Amino acid sequence: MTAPAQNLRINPERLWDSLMEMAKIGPGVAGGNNRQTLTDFDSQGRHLFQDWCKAAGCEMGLDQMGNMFARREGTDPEALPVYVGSHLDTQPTGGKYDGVLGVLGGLEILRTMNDLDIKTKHPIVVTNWTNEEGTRYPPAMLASGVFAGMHDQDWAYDRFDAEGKKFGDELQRIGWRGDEKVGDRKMHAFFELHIEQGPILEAEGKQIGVVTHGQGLWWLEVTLIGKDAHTGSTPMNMRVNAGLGMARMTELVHTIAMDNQPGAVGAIGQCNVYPNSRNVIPGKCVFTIDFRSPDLAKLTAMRARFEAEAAAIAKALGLAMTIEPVGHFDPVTFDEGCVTAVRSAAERLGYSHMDLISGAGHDACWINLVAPTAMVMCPCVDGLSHNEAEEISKEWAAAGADVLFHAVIETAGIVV
Ligand code: HGY
Ligand code: MN
Ligand code: MN
Repeated sequence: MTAPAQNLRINPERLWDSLMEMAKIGPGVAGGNNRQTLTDFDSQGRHLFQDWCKAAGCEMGLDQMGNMFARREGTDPEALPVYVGSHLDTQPTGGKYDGVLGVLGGLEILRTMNDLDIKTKHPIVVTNWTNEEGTRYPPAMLASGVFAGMHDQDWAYDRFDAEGKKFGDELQRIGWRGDEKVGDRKMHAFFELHIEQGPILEAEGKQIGVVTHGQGLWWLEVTLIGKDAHTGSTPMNMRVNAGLGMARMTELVHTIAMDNQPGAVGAIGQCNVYPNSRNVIPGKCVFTIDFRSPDLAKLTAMRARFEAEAAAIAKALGLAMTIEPVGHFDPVTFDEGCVTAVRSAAERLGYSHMDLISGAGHDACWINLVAPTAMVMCPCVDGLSHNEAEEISKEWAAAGADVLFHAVIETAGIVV
C-alpha cells in the first residue's frame, strides 16, 4: 500500500468549526451537550451531519437501528469499503467531543479528499452509530452491538427508558429508522477517532494514543427490597433498610476495584431510592455497578466476588436482592495491521504517540468482532469526560484527524 505523503493534512479550522456547529445542537446547562439518543436533538444532529455529507458528495445509507453510513465511492466499487466513524449521541451532561470528534473527523477526511482530488481503490464510509452512550437505553454501544451480532434487534427495540418509551418506537418517531438490514454491510476495515477520556496522554505529553486494546466491562443492575417505614419511630433493630444495603455495596464495589489494582475500576453511577422521602426508610433501591478491567480473569473474578459478598450483606440486613447483567463485553485486542497503520501514520506525521489501552468502551470494541479495527485517541484536558467541562485543543483534534486520515486512505489504497 502506498503511504500518504507526509504533508497530507486535514483542514483543522473546518474540522473545529464543524465541531462547534454540532455543539450548538442539544446544548447542556454548563457549556457541554445534552443530545441524548433518539431525542429531537439527536435527530437535528443527524440532519446536520446528513446535510454535510451530501454536500460532500456522499450517498447516505440508514439501517434498521438508525446507524448512518455516508459513502464516498472508490475506483473499485466492488471493493469492501473502509469504514470510519463513532457516535453523535451524548451523555445528559456530556461534552462537545466524545464521539462527535470521530464522526466529524471522518467527514473531514472526505472533505479533504475532495479538496485534493484524492482517489482510493476502496470506497470510504463515514458512520454514526446509534446510542453509543447507553444512558437512556442501556447497554452502551447498543446499535453497533446489534450490527456485530451481539444483541438481538427485537430485544434492542424493546429496551425502554425511564419514561417507559421503547427504543424502536422512539427511533420511528424521530424518523431515523431505516430499511437496511443491520449487519449486512461487510467492511475492509474500521477506524475510530476518540478523545481518550482519561489523563494518560496529557500527563505523558503525547499527542496521539495508538489504541492496542480496550478494557472489558460488566454493568450489573442491583435491586434491593427492604421495607418502607417511619425514620423516626422505627427502632433501629426493626429496620429493613435498602439504603443501608446500597451504601455497603457501594463501598464493596470500590474495595473490589482497589483490591485488583493495577488495571481495574469500579463505581456506581446510577442509583434510585424509593420512595425517596426524607422521613421514610428506603424500602427499595435500584443501582447499576460498572466494573472494568483489561484482564478477563480479573473482570470475571470481580463480578463473582461482588455477587458473593453482596448476598452476605443482603442476608445480614434482611434484604431481598436481584442482580441483572445489563451490559457486558470482554476485553478487546485490536487488529495488528490496523494498529500499525495508526502508529506509522503518527510517526510519518511527526506526532508524539504511545500505545494505549482504552478505558472507555467504544463502538470499535464491537466492530472489532466483524472487521479489522483500530482506534486513534487524542488527549483531553485533565482527562475529563462525561462532564460538560470536557475540553480538547484545536491542535489535538487536528493531530488525531490527521492520523485517522492517513490510516484510512492508506488502508483504502491511494490511487496515484
Ligand atoms: O461507557 C463507556 O465506556 C462509553 O462512554 N459508552
Ligand atoms: Mn464515546
Ligand atoms: Mn461517552
